Amino acid sequence: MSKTVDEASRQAALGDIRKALEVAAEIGELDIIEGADPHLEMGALYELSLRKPTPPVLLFRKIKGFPEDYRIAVNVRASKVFAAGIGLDLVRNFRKGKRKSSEPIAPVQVASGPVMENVLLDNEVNVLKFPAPKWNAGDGGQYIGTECMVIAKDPDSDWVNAGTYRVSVRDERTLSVFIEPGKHVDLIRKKYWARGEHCPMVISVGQAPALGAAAAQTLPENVTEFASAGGRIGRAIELVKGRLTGVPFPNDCEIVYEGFMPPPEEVTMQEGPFGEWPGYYTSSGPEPVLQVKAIYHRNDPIMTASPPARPTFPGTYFGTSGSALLRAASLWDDLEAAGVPGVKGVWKMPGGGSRFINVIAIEQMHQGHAKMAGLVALGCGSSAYLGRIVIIVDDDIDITNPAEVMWAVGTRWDPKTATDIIDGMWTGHIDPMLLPERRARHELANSRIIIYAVRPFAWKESFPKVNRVPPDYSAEIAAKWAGKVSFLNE
Ligand SMILES: Cc1cc2nc3c(=O)[nH]c(=O)nc-3n(C[C@H](O)[C@H](O)[C@H](O)COP(=O)(O)O)c2cc1C
Ligand SMILES: [Mn+2]
Repeated sequence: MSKTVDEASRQAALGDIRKALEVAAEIGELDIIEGADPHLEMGALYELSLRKPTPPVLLFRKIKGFPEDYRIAVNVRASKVFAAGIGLDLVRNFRKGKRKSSEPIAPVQVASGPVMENVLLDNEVNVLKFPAPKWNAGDGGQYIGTECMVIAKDPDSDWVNAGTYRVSVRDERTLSVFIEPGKHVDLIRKKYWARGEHCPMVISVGQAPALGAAAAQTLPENVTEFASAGGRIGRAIELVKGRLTGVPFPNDCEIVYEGFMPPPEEVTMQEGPFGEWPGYYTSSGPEPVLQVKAIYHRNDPIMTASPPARPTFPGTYFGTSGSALLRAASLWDDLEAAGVPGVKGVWKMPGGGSRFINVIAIEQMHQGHAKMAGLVALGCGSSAYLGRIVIIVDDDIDITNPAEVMWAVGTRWDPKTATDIIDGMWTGHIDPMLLPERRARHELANSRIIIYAVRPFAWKESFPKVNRVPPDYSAEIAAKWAGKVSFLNE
């Protein structure tokens, strides 16, 4: 039995990766694994850990071929350290307006910090010094960036963006970064390239859970993820500046690579394929690279990782790193911000990872209400990219139970009259349904369906009544017969 985590420890763990590992150990949710091979063995162990709905933190040390305390941690954000509550409470916990500290807190600049314990410049720069796993056999590289922050500063403003984009090792001084068109660092790098400059960039591959969460979340343009993460942990993130680029990064990051990314007309390298979270190998092609000029790292650094895995493993139901919960919370926030009334819950169906299948429960209040929710859920910032299905249900449906959702679809949905199909939506190269000719032209659009599985508003009062034992009566009878019939004891 694992012990529970009090809110103060959880908050401290959110702001500090080393504290997070301590808390995981205290509650019996830390597995220290020694001697694993970064070539496929670590990936296989990780996938095995996803058989549990809330997987333990795996901390790999003595990784074959590397110094014993150059460590890699997986499942940190997906673990019981951060699983506060069950069901929709898990989502509510990530909602902006529902948290104690939700206002962004601007980061502060400091002179130094643990990340500067080791500064490698010039001919000391060698990215191959650090363990770099090949997670799956079909991967076209060793991926060090899966729970990482790729950081760039807008040349025209103070906006510093941190996004999680996959990063792999090419050679001693080169990293590949895969950034889908339209993502924030893509917008920023293109501004430098348009001026004929190389884009200054830093990449952190180990950092506080709150930072990893903010970098994976789709925040609006011009919003600095460090401020959002600061708000989440209730204190300002402390930043230091890269010596060569001036790009800031948190002073307690574990390993940071600093360099410049030339435009693709100058340099590209073959990137991918990579076993992606939808469960396929899809995206691969020439991509711009980071030419690394400096490395900063803590003593005995910890790389954080969330390698993708098929969204059919229980450990991925909430999305690797809890990203499904984050995205459900953002979608709920977006629906309310857009003025959709009566939203009672937002959930991501197992099998769809954090993006493909959105389920929204509403208390229907007027004609067209379900349509309003469906269209916003399709087009708003948190869900526009890489979606497929939106299902709107009435609020008597337990949306955390896939059987209840499919019951609503099977019994309250008229395919002919209660469906919208919308074409030309934003998708990415990792969409396995991207038509081959569209993929070749980088035409990243897909179609979506909205399923209105709600009692038709016009006759909802006369809709057939549900056959169900009232929960109160059920509990009363269960108490009365407990101990007398064996099935009640299970
Ligand atoms: C583990 C993980 C890996 C990801 N890998 C990529 C990637 O390789 N490329 C990409 O464009 N987005 C990737 N994403 C999604 C982005 O992190 C997400 O869209 C985020 O909003 C990007 O930050 P931005 O909104 O500041 O651009 C990944 C997300 C996670 C959680
Ligand atoms: Mn951003």
